[in-house]
Amino acid sequence: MQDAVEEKKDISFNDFKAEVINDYKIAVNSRECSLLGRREVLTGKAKFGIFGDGKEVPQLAWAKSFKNGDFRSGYYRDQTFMMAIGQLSIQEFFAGLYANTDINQEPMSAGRQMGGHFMTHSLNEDGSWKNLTQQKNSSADISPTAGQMPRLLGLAQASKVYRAEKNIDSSNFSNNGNEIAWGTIGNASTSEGLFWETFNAAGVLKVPMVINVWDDDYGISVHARHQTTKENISEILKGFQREEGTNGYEIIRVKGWDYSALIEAYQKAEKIAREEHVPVLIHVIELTQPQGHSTSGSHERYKSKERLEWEKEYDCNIQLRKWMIENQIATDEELSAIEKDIKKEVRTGKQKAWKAFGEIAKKESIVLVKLLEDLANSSENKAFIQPYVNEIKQNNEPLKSVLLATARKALRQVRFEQSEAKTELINWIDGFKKKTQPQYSSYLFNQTELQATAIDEVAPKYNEDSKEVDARLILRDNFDQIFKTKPETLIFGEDSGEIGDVNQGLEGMQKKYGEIRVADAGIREATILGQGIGMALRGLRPIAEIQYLDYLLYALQIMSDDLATTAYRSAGKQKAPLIIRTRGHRLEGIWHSGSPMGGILNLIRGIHVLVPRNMTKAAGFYNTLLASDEPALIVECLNGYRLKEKMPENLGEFKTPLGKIETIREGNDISIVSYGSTLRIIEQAAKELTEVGISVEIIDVQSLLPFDLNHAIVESVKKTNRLLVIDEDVPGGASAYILQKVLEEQNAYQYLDSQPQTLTAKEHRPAYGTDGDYFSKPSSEDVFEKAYAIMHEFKPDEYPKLD
Ligand SMILES: Cc1ncc(C[n+]2csc(CCOP(=O)(O)OP(=O)(O)O)c2C)c(N)n1
Ligand SMILES: [Mg+2]
Repeated sequence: MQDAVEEKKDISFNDFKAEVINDYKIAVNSRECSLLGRREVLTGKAKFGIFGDGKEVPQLAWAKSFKNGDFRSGYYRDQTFMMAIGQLSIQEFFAGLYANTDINQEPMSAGRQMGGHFMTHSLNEDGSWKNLTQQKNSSADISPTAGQMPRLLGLAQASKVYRAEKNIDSSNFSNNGNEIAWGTIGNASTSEGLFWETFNAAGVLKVPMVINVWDDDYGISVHARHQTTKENISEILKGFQREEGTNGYEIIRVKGWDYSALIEAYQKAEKIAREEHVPVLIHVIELTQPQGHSTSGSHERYKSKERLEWEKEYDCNIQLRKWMIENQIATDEELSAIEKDIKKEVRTGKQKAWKAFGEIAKKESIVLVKLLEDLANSSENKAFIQPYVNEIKQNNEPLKSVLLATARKALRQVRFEQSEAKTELINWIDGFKKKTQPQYSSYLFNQTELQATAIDEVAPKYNEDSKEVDARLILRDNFDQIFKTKPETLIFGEDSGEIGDVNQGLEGMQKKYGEIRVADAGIREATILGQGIGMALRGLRPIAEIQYLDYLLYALQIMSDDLATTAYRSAGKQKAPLIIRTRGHRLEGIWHSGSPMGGILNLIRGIHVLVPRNMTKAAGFYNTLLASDEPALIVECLNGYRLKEKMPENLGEFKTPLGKIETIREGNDISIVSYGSTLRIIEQAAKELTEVGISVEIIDVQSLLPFDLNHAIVESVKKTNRLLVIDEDVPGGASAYILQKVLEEQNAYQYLDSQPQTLTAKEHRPAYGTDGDYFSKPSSEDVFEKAYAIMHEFKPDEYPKLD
């Protein structure tokens, strides 16, 4: 009996030993990758390196508490963690550094992101969800410091939603909301507003979120004394500590080189977050940067000799090694042998990655050399082409860009010739572009059958009894239908909950569907967006409401950096089909009537931008988007909620198509293209223009991104031969975007008999009051006169000058 107990003890000590040794191996492996990685950059094989050296040991402890179904939202220091959860091999690490575009070789972004930006795959090849509860998950990293925080909030909130809402099919996403969302952030990046906004919001929402702060006292060269009050983030966050009867955080501080203390800290954090849904801060202090911040500089320039010496001694890997020897887990010799083996392994992995990276271009270069030789031999300009042949021949490790650039330059040399060799080269260039360009440009959207543009239009249905109602009621009743039939949908925003939004489009919905699904949010637009992104990444269908279009700017950075790039930066392996609801255009004053559509359009390629002119169209867009899986922004007309519209009978079903214009008035003399609230003013002007004999065709764009996929606008221009684009944005804003699309993509210039023109708001923000509006935004008189002037230029006798 005694023997059995002893034996069990031995086994458990042996298990423990084996686990620690395995951890040490991962730590050494990761470090070796960092060291060699830096060398690859310095010798020019890779362009930039940012590594996780000095942060290895806490990540080993964290990985032990990270369970299947959990999510990470972190930053570029987390390579050891990714290795510890089995999601990053040596070869993959180097494939990322070199930018291998094969997702199977470089699963972190297919070469789109610089190394150090991690992710796991949430989607199968066909775009369907994997079972996220059976794998360890990481949302795809972004580079802007603290940009990972808003999404972290949503990833954590998803657990809360799944725990509370039993009607949702959670089988791929959650096991009773037991999943933790783990964040990582550097000490200096906690200076960002996004960190504070997220921190507060998670305390309010009571979500299972654990934030790790990796504290190495620096943010590149800038010391903590310039970053953080008291130079200590957990000290100044003490007010967030939960107390008897309050919400709040559990706050833990632990040294980053103390292996056993770290394990204990993570176990504690895990239990609290997982079971109680209480957020936790783990402030991991006394970390180091053995190689400095990145490959772009050396830390000897800004760290004191004492600091550098301290960093050497307290290097977490060195401390772990020392602790293992002291506790008889391994001997010095055993560890040295491990280190030697790993060095070799890392070198081999690196070589394999380099070979794989170069293979495709190498194969192509053989083909190209042959084609160029044939071209040279058949050309009068052989002397000019031969250097290109030699250039490629002598390049043992050619890049794809070098091959293509050389081929294109060689082609110029035979511009006056015709030959078979020339045709072959042209074919090669076309073929190479066709297969290579998508490696860099695909997946701006998800490219599945659930693409929003693939969803067919369904017209609203009316009967004899259909009533004219306040337009907000159409939205409300349509939302009612959505919430009733789609349990995974939820909406949140400032005043969206109890009062049912500032314009009553959600009136009564919270009472009906509960506070989780129809929720008020704090005044914090960036994290409202983040809630949406995180929840969408975990299979929910959130609608994030930003109260007014003018305040979208607070969320725009996260829309641009995170949501708009989700599909692209993950090469289609993640999706966040978030709908952003807002209201804008004309109302009152500088910050309640902006229409900065050009700025928005330019910043969020990767998100659809929809500008319905009324609430029926808007409701139809919600229905379309919920049948698809892509992110979108819907801008409702702020001055349209009380206008009358007919209530459709097929609520929840009628669908407004994306990328399709609507001609809302037919005419022969001039095509006016616009969208949103401005259309009502144009309609008024069009009536007045008819009175003087000018027939206006009015086109509602409806969908700015995607834009008129059928090229219908040019058909109108073919008829009228005149084009006027009108909106409420600044000059050169969205109107310039529309002109580019119509003139350049649709080639409308060929059919124009008059100069294409734009009419926009003034360059300044719109002033307050009725007169402020009149003198800031286009009025129906402006529209009349602009269209009239175009006709005057065309037929001065028929349309004499007005003044
Ligand atoms: C919004 C933004 N500003 C600046 C940068 C450039 N930058 C990259 S890392 C970094 C310092 C981050 O320091 P810290 O958060 O302490 O993380 P560490 O690198 O020390 O782990 C800065 C300023 C950035 N990536 N994003
Ligand atoms: Mg730092």
